[in-house]
Amino acid sequence: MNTAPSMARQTDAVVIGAGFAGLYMLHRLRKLGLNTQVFEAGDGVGGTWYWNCYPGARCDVESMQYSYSFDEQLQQEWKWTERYPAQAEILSYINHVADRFDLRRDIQLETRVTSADLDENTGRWTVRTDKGEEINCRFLISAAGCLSAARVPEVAGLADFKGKWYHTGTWPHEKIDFTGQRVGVIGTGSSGIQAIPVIARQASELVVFQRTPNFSIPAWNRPLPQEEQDAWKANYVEHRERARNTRSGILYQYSLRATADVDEAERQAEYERRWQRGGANFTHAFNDIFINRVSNDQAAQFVRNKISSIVRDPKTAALLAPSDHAIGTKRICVDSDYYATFNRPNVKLHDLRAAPIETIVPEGIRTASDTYALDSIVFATGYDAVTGSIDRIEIRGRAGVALKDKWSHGPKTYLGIMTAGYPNLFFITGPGSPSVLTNVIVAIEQHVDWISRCIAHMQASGQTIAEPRQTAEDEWVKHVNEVADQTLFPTTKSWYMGANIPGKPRVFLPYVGGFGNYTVICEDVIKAGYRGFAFSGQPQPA
Ligand code: N01
Repeated sequence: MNTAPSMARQTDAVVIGAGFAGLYMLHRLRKLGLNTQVFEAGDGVGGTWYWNCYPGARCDVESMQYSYSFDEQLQQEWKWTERYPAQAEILSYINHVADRFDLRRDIQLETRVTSADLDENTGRWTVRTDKGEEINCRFLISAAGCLSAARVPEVAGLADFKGKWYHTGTWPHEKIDFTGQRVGVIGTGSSGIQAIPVIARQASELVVFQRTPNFSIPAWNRPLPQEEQDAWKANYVEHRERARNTRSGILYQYSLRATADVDEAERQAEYERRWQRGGANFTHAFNDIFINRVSNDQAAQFVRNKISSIVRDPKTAALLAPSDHAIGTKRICVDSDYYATFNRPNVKLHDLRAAPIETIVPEGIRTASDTYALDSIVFATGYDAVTGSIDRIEIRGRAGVALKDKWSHGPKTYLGIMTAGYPNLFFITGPGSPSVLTNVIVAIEQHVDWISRCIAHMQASGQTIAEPRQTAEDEWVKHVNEVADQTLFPTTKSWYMGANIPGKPRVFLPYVGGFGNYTVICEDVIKAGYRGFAFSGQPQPA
C-alpha cells in the first residue's frame, strides 16, 4: 500500500467536488474548526450545473424548492425569475453562495482527485491529484455527484467525424450556435428531451436518434411573480420542514388514494389536472403508481394518449410512445414543447431499434437504413450514475483493497454514507441513499448535516476514526434491495439499475424507501449512539 510520504501537505479534511454538496460541506467543516481543502475538476464551482450548460438545461424541481435551506437570510434574499430555474440562474446562485460564505479560498479549481490511499497505522488518507499534488488528511469526503461521470458510448468512426460533437454533460462554456446547421441528437432522456426543442428552433435540420422513448410531462414553465415568491418566503421554514418529511423531499401533492379507489372518469380528471399543473407531480396522482403494474399502466396510457394527441404524424407519435417500461421507473422527464417539436418540418425522428447506428462517417451518421449528413452531433447519452464519479478515483482502504474491487458486484454502504473497510471516508448522496430519487439539495443538506454531527461527536468524544460495522452494512444493503423489490423500479433497465453501462452490476443504486423515512432511520442511528458504527483512535489534542 502506498502510504503518506512525509512531504505531503497536511490538512484535516479533503472534499472532492465543489457543487452543491461540496460547498455546503466546506461551510460546515469550517464551523467545526477543520482545515479543509476542496478539489474541483471544473474551472468554476457548480458541479452538475457548471458542466450541464447545454441548450435548454433547466432543473425539474421548482425554483422555490431547489435551493439551500441552511441559511434563512440566504433563502429570503435570493430572487428566482422562473417557475423552474434555468441552468445559468442556478449557476449564478451557486456562485453567489460561494462568495457570500467566502468559500473560494479553500477551493482549488481545475484539479481532479485521482487516488486516495489509507494509512492504517494513522487512519489518515493520502490524496493525489492530476496536478501531481499529495495531501494528507483525516477525513475524506466525496461530494463528486451522482450524475457527473458523463458517458459517450463507443460508436465506430467518431474520431473521423468532420463536424463538431458534444456531450450534454460536458458542454463547452462558449456559446454554441446551431443556426443553419444539420444537427443529430443521440439520446432521449431528460437531457435530450430538454435540448431537442431548443436545438430544433436553431438548426436547419434536426435528426433525433431514439433508442428508447421516455415519458415526459410538460413543465409549463413561466415567470415567477414576486407575490408568489413572497408568499412562499413568508413560510419558508415550514415549507422546508414539510418537504423533508416527504418521500422525495419535494412538496408534491402525494395522493393518499389508490388508482382503483376512484372510477374511470375521476381517474382521468385527476391525470388531466396533474398534466395541466405540470411536472413530476404527475406520478403521484395515485399512491400505487410505483408499486402496482395495472395502476401504473393506466397512468402511462394517459401520457401515451397525450402524445398521440400532440404529435400529428401517427407513425412518429407511435414511436415516441413508451411501452417497454413502467412510467416513473426511468426518471420521468419534464419538458417544454418536446412532443410538439416533432411537428416541425425540420425535425425527423430516427428509430434506432429498427435501424441502429452502424458507424459515424466523416459527413455524419450511417444507420442500417439511412445516412444522415450532419454538421454537429450531440450525445445526450447519460452518465455512469451514482458510482461512476467515485469509481474513477483509485481509492484504497484497509489492506490496500480497491473500492472498485469491493464494489465489483454492486456498491455496498451503510446508509449510503460510509462503507466498511474505508474509515473516515464519507459519501454525500452515496449509493444506498435516497439521492437521485429526491430533490437532491434536500438530500445533500441532510447528509452534510449528518456527517458534520458525526465528526462533532468524534471531536467531543476524542475519537479519530469512524467506520461502519460490516454487519450494519450487510443489513442496510439487504434492506435497500428488499425495499426496491417491493416496487416496479427493478423491472426496468435504467441507469438507476446500472443497466446503461455495459458490464456494470445490475443493482438498484438509490434507496427507494422514501426520504422522510430515511431521515428517521438516520436520526435513530444517532440517538442509539451511532448504531452500526465503530469509533476508535487516539484522543486528539485539544
Ligand atoms: O441521460 P439518460 P440524461 N445509442 O441516461 C440513450 C438528470 N437530469 O443525461 O434508454 C443510442 O436518462 C438512452 O437510450 P436507452 C435526471 O436524473 C435532470 O438524459 O438506453 N442511444 C437514453 O435515451 C436524468 O435521469 C435534468 O435506450 C443511447 C439517453 O441516451 C439523468 O440526469 C436534466 C446510447 C440517455 O438518457 C440522466 O439524464 C437532465 C447509444 N449507444 C438530466 N446510449 C433535470 O433536472 C445511451 N443512449 C430536468
